Amino acid sequence: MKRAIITGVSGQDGSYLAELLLSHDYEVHGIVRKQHYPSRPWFDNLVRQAKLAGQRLFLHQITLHDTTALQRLLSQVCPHEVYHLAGQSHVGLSFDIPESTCDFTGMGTLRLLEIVRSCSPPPRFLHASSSEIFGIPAQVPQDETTPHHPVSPYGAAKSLATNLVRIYRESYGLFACNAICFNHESPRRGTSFVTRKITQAAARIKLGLESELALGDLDAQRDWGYAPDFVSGFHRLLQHHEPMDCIFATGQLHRVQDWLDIAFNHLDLDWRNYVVFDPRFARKAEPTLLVGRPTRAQQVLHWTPSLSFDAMVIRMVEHDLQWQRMRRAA
Ligand code: GDR
Repeated sequence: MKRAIITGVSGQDGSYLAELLLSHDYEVHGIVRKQHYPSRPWFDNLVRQAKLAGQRLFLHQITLHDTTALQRLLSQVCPHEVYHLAGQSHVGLSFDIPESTCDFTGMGTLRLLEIVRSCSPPPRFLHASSSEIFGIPAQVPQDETTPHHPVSPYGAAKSLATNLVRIYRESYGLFACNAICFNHESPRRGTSFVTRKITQAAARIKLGLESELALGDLDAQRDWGYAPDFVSGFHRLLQHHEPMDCIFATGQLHRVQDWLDIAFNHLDLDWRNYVVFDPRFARKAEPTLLVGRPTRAQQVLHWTPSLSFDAMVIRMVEHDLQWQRMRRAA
């Protein structure tokens, strides 16, 4: 039986990845900051399911600063694979807390790489990197060779972590890979990200629970994919016969306004009646034309996105509508 460690297992990607690995008969060890997340019902579900499927999911409450506790966990579990997904993931927030963002995301990855390097044998290692490393990119679309040009503390921290993973692969021969992820969404997305903020607000407005949605730049563009597809790419990347970095993206650009159009139209609403501009949600610097070329993922890993953009937005709206109805009835 394969054993895997996931940092950030309680988040969107971590929980989907845990489910995927459990379905492949892995023993999964998840690192969490807290044991209980009342606002994340899927996480309780996961724990319940794992118990039903035999005790193959273990949660460990460790912060990524605690090197000795991490070291002890890795030497006890002897994992075959480590998926490093934890981090401060809000780009806008990284302007307010640059130091902890860089420490957690940059230095946290370095500490983990050092521990992995000291294992015998070292496990395969995946770091969830980000399209934010490209910031204002020299080429459109971006691929694995595009130079880094981050425009936020978050992007700079991810760039450091991404380079460290490559350096540890090239210098120490570690099986260490960067999954360079463009935006990816799902019903489990945090509600401070623009996509889920929109789908949740559309559902609440439809049910008469809210009447206004405050947003920043509606013209901002991103390459938005579906999170469960991305975690299946993570797993494929670590099963490949040689370590490499790999872009995960759809290759299509959409605007924030497209989310509004599809989400509100689906509920027979006109978003123009509800959306207001709030400068607090506008970024100090916006990346431009972040869109990925996922050729390597498609050709080498045979990875393809399973859900269209419109279908993903509608899936999230439907989830939020059902969830808000349940909460109202409770
Ligand atoms: P992003 O995602 O910064 O791309 O990072 P986010 O959803 O926060 O923003 C996407 C775009 O929408 C614009 N925007 C708003 N954003 C937020 N959060 N709230 C608003 O009200 C709002 N209005 C407009 C933003 O300016 C931006 O242009 C995500 C995270 O998951 C990162 O961790 C990850 O690395 C990248 O995607 C790839």
